[in-house]
Amino acid sequence: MNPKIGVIMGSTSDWETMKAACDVLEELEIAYEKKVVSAHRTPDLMFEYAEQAREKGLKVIIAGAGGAAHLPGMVAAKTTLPVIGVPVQSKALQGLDSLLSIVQMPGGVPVATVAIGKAGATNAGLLAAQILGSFEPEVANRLEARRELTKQTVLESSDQL
Ligand code: RP5
Repeated sequence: MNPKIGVIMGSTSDWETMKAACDVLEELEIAYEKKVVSAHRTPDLMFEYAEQAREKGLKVIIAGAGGAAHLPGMVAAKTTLPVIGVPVQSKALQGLDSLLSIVQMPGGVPVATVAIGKAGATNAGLLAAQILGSFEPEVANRLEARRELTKQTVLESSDQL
């Protein structure tokens, strides 16, 4: 199956975080691809990836980066596909630098920014699935089933107090 979601990250060191997005996509049986694409180490590859994303069938791009995290914004500048930015937790500033670099896009080029770290990566996977689910009913059904499972787990855990 051709990938519908592109998961990119600035470095292999981001994988520990970005794996959470991929885990969600696998759980929801959504075809995706993953790749290291760096805004400052491989800028030409970044532009090529963003320029070709739509024609190769991607519907959403999830981009994770840490520190001076230009990747999501630069990719968003080169495509009109929805881009979800994941701020990876940095060592020096615990990811506040990543968050502000990604979320503070000037008006005109949006990046949907999620929380710092693994929770954000999980939500990026879910948000990408929800975007897909707005025109693919089977994905929407799997999302509904996941929500139901979460609800049941919480209700059962409450009974065990
Ligand atoms: C960013 O620099 C990456 O997204 C990563 O979060 C950060 C550090 O990269 P490494 O030095 O660990 O490769 O480009």
